[in-house]
Amino acid sequence: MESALTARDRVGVQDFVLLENFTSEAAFIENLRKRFKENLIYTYIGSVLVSVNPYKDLEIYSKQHMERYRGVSFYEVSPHLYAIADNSYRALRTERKDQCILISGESGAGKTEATKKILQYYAVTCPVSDQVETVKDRLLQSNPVLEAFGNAKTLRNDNSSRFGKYMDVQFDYKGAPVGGHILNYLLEKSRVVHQNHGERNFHIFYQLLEGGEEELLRRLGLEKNPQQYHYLIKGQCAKVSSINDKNDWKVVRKALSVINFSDNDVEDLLSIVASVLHLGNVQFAADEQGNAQVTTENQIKYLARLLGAEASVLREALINKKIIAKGEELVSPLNLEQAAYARDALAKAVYGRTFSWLVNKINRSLAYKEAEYPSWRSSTTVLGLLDIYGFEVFQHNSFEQFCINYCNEKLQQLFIELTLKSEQEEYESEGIAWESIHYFNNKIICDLVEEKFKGIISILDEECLRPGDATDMTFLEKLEDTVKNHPHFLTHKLADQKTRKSMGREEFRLLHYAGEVTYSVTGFLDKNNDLLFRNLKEAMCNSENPIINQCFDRTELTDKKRPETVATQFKNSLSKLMEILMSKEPSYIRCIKPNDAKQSGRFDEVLIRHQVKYLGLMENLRVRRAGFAYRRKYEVFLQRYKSLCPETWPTWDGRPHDGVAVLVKHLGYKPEEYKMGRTKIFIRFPKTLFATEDALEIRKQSLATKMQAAWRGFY
Ligand code: AOV
Ligand code: MG
Repeated sequence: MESALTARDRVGVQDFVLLENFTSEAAFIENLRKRFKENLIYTYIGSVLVSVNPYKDLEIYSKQHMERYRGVSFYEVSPHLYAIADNSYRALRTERKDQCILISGESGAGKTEATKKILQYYAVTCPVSDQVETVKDRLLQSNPVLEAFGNAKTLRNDNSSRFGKYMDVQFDYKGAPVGGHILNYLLEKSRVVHQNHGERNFHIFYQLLEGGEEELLRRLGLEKNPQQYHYLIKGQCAKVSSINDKNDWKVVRKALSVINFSDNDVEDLLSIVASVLHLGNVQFAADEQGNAQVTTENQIKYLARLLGAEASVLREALINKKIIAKGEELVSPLNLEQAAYARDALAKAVYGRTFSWLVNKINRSLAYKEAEYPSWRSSTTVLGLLDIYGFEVFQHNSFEQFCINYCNEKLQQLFIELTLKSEQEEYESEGIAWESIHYFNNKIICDLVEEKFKGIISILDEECLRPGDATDMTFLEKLEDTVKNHPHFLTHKLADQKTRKSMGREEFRLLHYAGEVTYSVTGFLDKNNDLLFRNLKEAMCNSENPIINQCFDRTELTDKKRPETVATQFKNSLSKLMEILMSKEPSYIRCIKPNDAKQSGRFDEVLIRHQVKYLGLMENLRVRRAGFAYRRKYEVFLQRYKSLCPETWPTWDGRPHDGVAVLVKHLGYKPEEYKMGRTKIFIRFPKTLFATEDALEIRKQSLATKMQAAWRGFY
């Protein structure tokens, strides 16, 4: 048999804290590599889970595996997502404090898969009651639906999330999931009308064409072949070997009924999906005056039917622009380019708003029906799961990547705030000696993007609101003027000779925490403004498709106030998200992508080292290693373990601090095993705590036996 020592040689250590040479990056990577080779994709840094995407199905997610982690202490089983999930759940139950699990990593690193697996874990291991079974199903089934509408194949990931998602799962007093709520963040709408080479539109389009029954497609006026649709052929890759659209369609159809979609709802929803495809096929030709005329009457006919609108109104709305000036309506014809722009804007608006509608509808079906329960049961706790789009860099990066990467900066900032900084600060405030550890704080980049008046978003908004000659290029110039000395910002003009060669004149470069990204400003103003011409809005407000009707509100037509720009809305929603997350007790999963080829068994060391660096894993480890494995407030600690010492049991009248001092002395803690802070006890090694937990278990059992004996005597 293999000795423990040689086993460790082969498979590495399961917590980086146990690495002999814990400051060495090479040792860190080597440990990851050993484990990856043995299909051990999970490793801890203390309580943070590091996960490497295996790009193949591993036999580690069965029901038996789940059972193994249920209610078991963190360090007693091998590292797993389930351990994190279970730990958060138990903290939620015992301390009744809201939890959140933050999953980060670049595009394709495994965030969405991790989120789904955690949800499955809760669905299988949490207690149930009759009503609750349906909630579990709905929580699980919301996923395929949202993925169909919000995920797409990109060059980085065949199932890339193109929206951010934060999902709260609500638990009742028994620990059963009873409800849920989803917050969605900025969907990448531009994908509806354009895809880069090698990428696809959102999955739902292909699923519908591949899987939809003949009768359904006939009603929607669709042909099976995606090549027929302009919006589906931009990326030239309608078929993807890893994706089975036909099967996925079946899954989505079933899921829709689980989350309370009636046949009518489904028909209305699919009518919208189809109408987007028809819209993409609307073509124009110029008349003698150069004004756009619709040449594809058939498409307008379908659109009118699917959206429940007048064909003539739609046709006119697509080729004219209506503005209200001084109370008077002015209608002016559009040229070819403007008409194509208006058409695409409509497609994006319709799809984007339908997506938000979908999330709302799902939320209604997940909502905790409190009235069904007696009031004494109503206090619930929540556990949040955050799954956003990961950091991404392409050959060509635009406004969308700018938003996505900014979002990742914010999440990294939160990680730093909550782990590294708070850990150091806690030591200081508790009066425990602490050796300062240097780490890169990305706040400087967050500020560069979001600061009032001089941040990139502020300057972009300023240009968007400026009447007259504002263009993408004037935005870039203003940006250059305002932030030119920032160490994380560069443009063609500001760069030195050598760097300049790698940049276009219409680009700016940000040095993100996760690496350099060069953004082209082309389209920034448009995308940030996200305008839809008034007559198209009007046409949608009059739509008889109930979903469209709910998505376009009449008040928009009369509201004088300019709506917030896309970037500012996004900034505000992220800032709210950070508040939500800060109010909860966080756990972290840091996902790593092993190679760029989406292949199993390939450990690309350069790529992995880069991720280890920017995720701040080495700093994380150093902080952790310098620290203590466990800490608790004196009151909490005393309450839990007081029965183990005759002097503190059943009550301790003095200060909790002194009670704990007496207690740990009685338990035989050695001085090097713990420290007493101002409000908390710090325990250095997990094993010390395990021994105390074991003692508690034995004590409970012996008490139970005594009680039983006493009852027997009584009768
Ligand atoms: P992401 O969510 O982090 O990227 P995904 O979770 O979609 O990445 O993972 C990408 C792909 O990697 C999946 O479709 C699976 O094929 C594979 N994969 C990930 N995790 C596992 C796992 N634990 N076991 C097996 N295969 C896995 V993005 O959404 O692009 O940022 O925006
Ligand atoms: Mg994802």
